[in-house]
Amino acid sequence: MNSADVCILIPTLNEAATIGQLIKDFKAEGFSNILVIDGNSRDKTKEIAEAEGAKVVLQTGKGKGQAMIQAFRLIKSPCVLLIDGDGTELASDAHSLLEPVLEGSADHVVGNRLVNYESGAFTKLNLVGNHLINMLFDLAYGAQLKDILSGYRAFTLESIRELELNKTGFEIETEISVECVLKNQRILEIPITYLPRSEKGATKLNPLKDGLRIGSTIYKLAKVHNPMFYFGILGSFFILAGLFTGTFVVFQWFQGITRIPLSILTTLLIIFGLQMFIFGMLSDLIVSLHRQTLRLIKEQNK
Ligand SMILES: Nc1nc2c(ncn2[C@@H]2O[C@H](COP(=O)(O)OP(=O)(O)O)[C@@H](O)[C@H]2O)c(=O)[nH]1
Ligand SMILES: [Mg+2]
Repeated sequence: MNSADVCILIPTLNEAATIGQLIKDFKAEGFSNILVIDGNSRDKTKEIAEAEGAKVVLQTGKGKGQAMIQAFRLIKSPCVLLIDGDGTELASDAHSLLEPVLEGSADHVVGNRLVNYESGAFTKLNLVGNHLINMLFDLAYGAQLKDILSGYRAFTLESIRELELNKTGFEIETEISVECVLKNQRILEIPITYLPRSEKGATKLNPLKDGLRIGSTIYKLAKVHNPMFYFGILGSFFILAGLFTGTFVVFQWFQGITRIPLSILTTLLIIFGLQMFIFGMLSDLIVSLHRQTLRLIKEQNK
């Protein structure tokens, strides 16, 4: 494969300030197949993108995730380069992201923004949030990815179509990262430059609301990949609560006061917590058997 096999995919929502230059930059880098999937921008994003020679499709639903899923169904090129339309990432980094995919040594390449970012590119809150989310991801999936929320990626069309994607909002990058790990794809991370957003365009991401959604996506999706993590957290919560009420019961007992209802509650909390761990172990077993079966089916189909 070479650059002619690449479709540059840009999701946009009100990015008139930056979209024109971004498309020009990609043309200068030798790419001509550029698809803008627009969320019915109220500014001139669509007109500017078309004037610069990109194909513009309006998304039928809402959210960055919905736009991307819609675009993955439309694309025909065997290789896709996904980039934000806000001018925070550089077209000149495209080649280093694409190289491993084009030469066939990786299925999915993530542009790591957290090594080479310019001052002001991340707010303090975003930086802390990003590190926390990446840590949670490592813990839940045992995959040492450094920047799972990056919007600058290169992948084969085949590998992205293999993923089961349902998230419509900013949880889409998380879901893609999780699914790549679940499907055992060859993932690579390459450092990219990350610039501050232009003053003329505002971010659509709400750090608290979207951060919480992303965290809960990582947790909920772990149910089928690392059930021990999912049920273990639930179980620990109940056992800790049981230990808390239990300490109080014992403390009062030494003072000559017997608390029968609270003792029953303590027992129930601890038993329920331990049961969660047993659920986790059983689910772990089911998941590993299921993986073995899938591997066998894959091998036989080769
Ligand atoms: N089509 C579409 N694009 C969106 C939507 N929300 C955000 N985007 C685009 O997704 C990219 C990343 O969004 P941005 O607000 O920059 O998020 P941030 O980089 O995390 O601050 C930008 O190009 C946005 O224009 C949406 O609902 N629909
Ligand atoms: Mg951005």
